[in-house]
Amino acid sequence: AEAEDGGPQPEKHCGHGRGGMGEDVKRKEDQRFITGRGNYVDDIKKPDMLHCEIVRSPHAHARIENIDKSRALDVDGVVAVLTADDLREYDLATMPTLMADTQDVLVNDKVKFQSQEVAAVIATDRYTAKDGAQKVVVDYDVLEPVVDAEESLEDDAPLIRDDIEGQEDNHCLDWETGDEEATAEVFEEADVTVKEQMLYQRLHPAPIETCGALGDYDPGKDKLTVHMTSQAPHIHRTLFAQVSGIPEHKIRIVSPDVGGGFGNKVPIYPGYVVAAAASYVLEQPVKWVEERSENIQSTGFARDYDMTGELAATDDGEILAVRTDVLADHGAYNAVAQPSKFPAGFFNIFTGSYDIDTAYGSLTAAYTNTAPGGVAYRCSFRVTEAVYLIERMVKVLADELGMDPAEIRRKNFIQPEQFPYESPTGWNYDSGDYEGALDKALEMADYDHYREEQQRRIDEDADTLLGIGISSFTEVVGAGPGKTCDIAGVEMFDSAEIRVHPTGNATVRVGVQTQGQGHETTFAQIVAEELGMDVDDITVEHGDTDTDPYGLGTYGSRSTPVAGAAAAVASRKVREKAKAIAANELEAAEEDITWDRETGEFHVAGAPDRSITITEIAAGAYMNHPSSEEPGLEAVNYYDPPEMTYPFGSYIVVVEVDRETGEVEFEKFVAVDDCGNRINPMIIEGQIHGGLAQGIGTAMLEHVTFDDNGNVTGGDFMNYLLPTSMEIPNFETGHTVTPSPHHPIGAKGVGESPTVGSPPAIVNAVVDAMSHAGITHVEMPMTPDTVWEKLDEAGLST
Ligand code: MCN
Ligand code: CUN
Repeated sequence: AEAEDGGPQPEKHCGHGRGGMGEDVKRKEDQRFITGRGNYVDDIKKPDMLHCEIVRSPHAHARIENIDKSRALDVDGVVAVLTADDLREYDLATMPTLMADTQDVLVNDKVKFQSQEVAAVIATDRYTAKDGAQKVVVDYDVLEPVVDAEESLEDDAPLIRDDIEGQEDNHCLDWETGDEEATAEVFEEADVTVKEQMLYQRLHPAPIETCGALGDYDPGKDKLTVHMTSQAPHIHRTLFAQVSGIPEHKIRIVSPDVGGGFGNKVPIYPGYVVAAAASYVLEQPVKWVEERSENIQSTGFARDYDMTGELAATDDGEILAVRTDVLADHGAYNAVAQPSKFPAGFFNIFTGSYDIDTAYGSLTAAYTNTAPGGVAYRCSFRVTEAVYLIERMVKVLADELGMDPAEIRRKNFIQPEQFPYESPTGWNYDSGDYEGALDKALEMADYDHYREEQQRRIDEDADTLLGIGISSFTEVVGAGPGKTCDIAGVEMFDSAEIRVHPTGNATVRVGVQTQGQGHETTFAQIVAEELGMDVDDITVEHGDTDTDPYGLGTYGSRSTPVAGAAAAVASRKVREKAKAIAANELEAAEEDITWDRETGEFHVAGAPDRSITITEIAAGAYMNHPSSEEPGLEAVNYYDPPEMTYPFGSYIVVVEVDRETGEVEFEKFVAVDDCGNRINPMIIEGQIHGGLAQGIGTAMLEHVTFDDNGNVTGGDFMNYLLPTSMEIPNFETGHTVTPSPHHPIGAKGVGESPTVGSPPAIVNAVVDAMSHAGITHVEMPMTPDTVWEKLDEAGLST
């Protein structure tokens, strides 16, 4: 870590053997995970616990004429059957989505997507609940569904949202950014323009653990505890309080171990509300845990952006303007999970890593008879789509001009000295060295060799073609600042609280919630670094709204940029107080006390032998505190970031395309990432590997599909294909370090970079194998038949 600490720093970090910044500390949480002692929602069992099963609609669009509960209630062990009518008594028949739409908790009148929640059966055990659910008789008046965004906007499309007053069609929202007129002018005068349409298909985040909740109302304390799979427990508590009318201090949300989130667990789902409400009404704990197909079919989907991209450039490859138009499928409700003021998420980052003066983007969103969403899947709020667009378009332009795709990138990159850089759509990039990352990736990938090999195969009419794809992406992560980013009005800050105990160890509580990212280790590392403690002496807690400071949760790779900053600032507050105690213990003036990052000790200036450790200071804080200070040693920080952070990277993918079968094999996969200063390189590498696997799933396999009747045809793992170890090549990872100038420890987020950055690299590689024959685009997922058709179209198939 020392060698590449890179650049001027607010404070310099290098790890001192205590498990601080830059050290490959093994994950603390893995002890319980690998010994089967994890504690997930479904592991929690309470006395007299009841189970909830949801009755779902087999139809995508249907009016409910009648629900007959009687046969279900006759089943031995069924305690209650709930419908919208029952919830209405408690004002819980509907709930707000994160985008302030109104979603039925249980269908009030009309089903709007297949598998929508119609009724809930509560029983003494899960199997009985399921038996009961099968005996609920629902009469449907089936209506014509529309599952395609383009068709849903046609005049004769059936109206989905007749519950919204004044709504006459399936139009959901419009959005635009940049300067339309100026962009049109540049396009008119440019030497060269290119245009391509591309679908970023509907995906599902597919965490291993599905969503679930255990509502546990305690009438004695008049307190509702909800254990639930939540990426954002605090904001979920606030929303629960607002919807139910239960005072917020009478609600406790506990998000225990979470088996993967990937954005799926950001929204509130009807099942959570039903389990909580049923527990409140029945005064017994009620558990609801989804099955796999329920998770795929009804929880928030990702992407579904049909995009048109255009670039205007000079003959020698200088990009002058970018224009894009998007048709977004939002499903049956506008339930997108992103900062409230950003209806298209951060899609306006579509100028990417390039210094493009002029840009314009427009978007139309439509309702369809499909599950609500537009949530997530390692996406940084639509940056995935934006990066795909610009990185694909740069390749299209390079081919049009006959330029090397590495060269055209180099020509257009924002240069290191241009930071802080303001993009034409108003985004403030904090720092970057794009060429540095690309150069490193090119070298690691042996780029020139593969270019030669590619030509050789073309010349020799070989059976397999070689393609080389590049993506030089820029991410934007770490929402806030609170003034521009909020969730349902709550500003997107985050928090950390540190309590150093009398015997010299500490408990750290953070407002974010890990789902597998290793926070129990990395947050401890930040505090260890900043306080000179040993990482083993620090315990990190999260996911309990009764004890943790308020935070906005983990998504959008915001934990490090925001809560990580809070942990550093809180540590420094503790360090300041520690100086006063050190002065008292060492009988010196406070101004004379200095802290040595290397040893982690406090010294009297000029007298290095007069030193004291944080452990001794902790004892002093409780056993001999100076009269100028309160006893104890703790601090809390609520951090509102001044700006977001902009991680980046260059990925290079080499593929072999079989001309006979259309099969694609990965020959080489290089990923160079820059997330500023690195807390735990090993955890970062794990994040990159996982995200690249998901990027491969995106590019090659995954797609939630529907038939014309609105049936989800990609609704289980037999049809929704995830990559396994068989489809994953050996990744070669590298990094550069360009610290964030405004972050207290110079760190940027990294969790989503690989999923954001890799799909265009993979598609570019497959296109590159055929571009000499005129192919400009291949749609994802690039299944063998999709690729073969392109080969055939180009006259390359054998
Ligand atoms: N890290 C680091 N140094 C940096 C940046 C990050 O050591 N400069 C470490 C962090 O300390 C943290 C991890 O890398 O342990 C990821 O940090 P960060 O980039 O801040 O992202 P978050 O912790 O906010 O995680 C969210 C991100 C998102 S949005 C999705 S989606 C995703 C992802 O993380 N979901 C995951 N990675 C996942 N990994 C697992 N195992 N499970 C998920 O559900
Ligand atoms: Cu975009 S998926 Mo993550 O933000 O939870």
